[in-house]
Amino acid sequence: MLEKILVPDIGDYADVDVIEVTVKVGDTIDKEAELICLETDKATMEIPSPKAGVVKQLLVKVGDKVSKDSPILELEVADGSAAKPAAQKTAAKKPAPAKEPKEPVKTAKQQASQAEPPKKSAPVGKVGDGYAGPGTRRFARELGVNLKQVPGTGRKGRVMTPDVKSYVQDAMQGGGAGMQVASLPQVDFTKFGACELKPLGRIQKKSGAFLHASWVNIPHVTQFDEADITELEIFRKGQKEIAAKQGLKLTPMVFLLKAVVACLKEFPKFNTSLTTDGEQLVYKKYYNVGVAVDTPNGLVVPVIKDVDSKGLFELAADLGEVSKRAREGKLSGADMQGGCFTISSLGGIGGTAFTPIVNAPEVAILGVSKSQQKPVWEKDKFVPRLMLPVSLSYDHRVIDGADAVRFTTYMVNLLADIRRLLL
Ligand code: CAO
Repeated sequence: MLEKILVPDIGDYADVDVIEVTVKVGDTIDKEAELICLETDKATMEIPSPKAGVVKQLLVKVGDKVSKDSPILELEVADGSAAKPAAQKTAAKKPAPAKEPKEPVKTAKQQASQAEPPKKSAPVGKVGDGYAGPGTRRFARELGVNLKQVPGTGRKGRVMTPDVKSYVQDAMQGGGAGMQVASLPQVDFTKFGACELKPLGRIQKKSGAFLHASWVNIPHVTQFDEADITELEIFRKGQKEIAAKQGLKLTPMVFLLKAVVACLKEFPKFNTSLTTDGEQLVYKKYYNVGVAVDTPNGLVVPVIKDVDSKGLFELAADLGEVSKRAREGKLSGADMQGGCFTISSLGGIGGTAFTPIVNAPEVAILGVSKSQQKPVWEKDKFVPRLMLPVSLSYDHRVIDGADAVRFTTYMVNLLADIRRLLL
């Protein structure tokens, strides 16, 4: 029997927009199947079918305005029982709003800047379909949101207006959803000449993803300076032989480890990590320094622990040992954890300066380039001095430019006269 399905009691709403008609003529539907979706300025409501059957005629279309008892469609009901007259249907089950925002939907800008915390519950919809009603699509368009990136919580994973709102709030709070970076175009290089395809190594793939995340998440600034290491080199060369007799290599890096710890003690903000909510700084009371090591398989960063409590020879031993194990691919996960700050020295190879990427969640990294004899003006003449270029990259959310230049200035002064390390 044909039964006219009407809009049930939808509370105080009248003349509500039909934003979606989910069924079509000929569809066989179950009881409770969604028929249409309504959207007011406060809520989106899915209207379910009170009965199972076959849709014979649609009586609404997208854009119509409906109220309680407006006809939706004619259904050939499966059990043959006729519908009650419209006037008696007022007791029909009131549909639960699909998701009702606490406040009326405001302008796009107000939506985006609302200070409500993001909803952390796992979205049940699947990301990728971008299936949404016209109202939601319009809302997403206003905000520049790609619906295919929004997890939908509506029936069959449909993206609802509140989902877009949560997505935007999450992105505004640094949840990462908004940090989708456009992918680069795929190029067929064989059009231009012979090529060979080689897969990236395991370490390179892992460190690549990590470096990209650090680069994208941290606002980087790099401060450059030069340290006069003329005296340091005289001292180092004097100690080199003694160290060699103990099987140790006393390189400038060992002195840098000590100098970095002295700087971290003087400027504790450099020995911190920002909490993921960006609200607090974790001040570390230990001094573990990571050292970037170039290996045949890629870049690894073993951590030298408790640098503050070790002497130069002990540090030389540790550095020799971890860099050997790094090159042999024998580092464990624990060897690379617990760092506070990182040093990346390319000075043994060359270069005048570079901009290292902060090793998150650390907040700063020191890059070291090749020392060179340079003419330095002293009183009334140029004198040759051995100058070591340093490049300090830092997380500008945590460290100000003034802090950074104080750090590098303190460091170059220490390196210029390493007796200060004893103070
Ligand atoms: N200026 C001039 N010479 C330098 C120097 C500098 N800044 N730093 C080191 N040297 C010299 C050393 O004194 C040594 O010479 P001697 O044998 O005559 O003393 C020579 O260069 C080689 O040093 P080294 O590289 O073996 O030792 P190190 O302690 O300086 O560095 C390590 C150890 C593990 C950091 C280094 O071997 C390494 O792997 N560096 C690469 C790090 C890297 O790839 N960083 C990039 C990260 S971003 O992609």
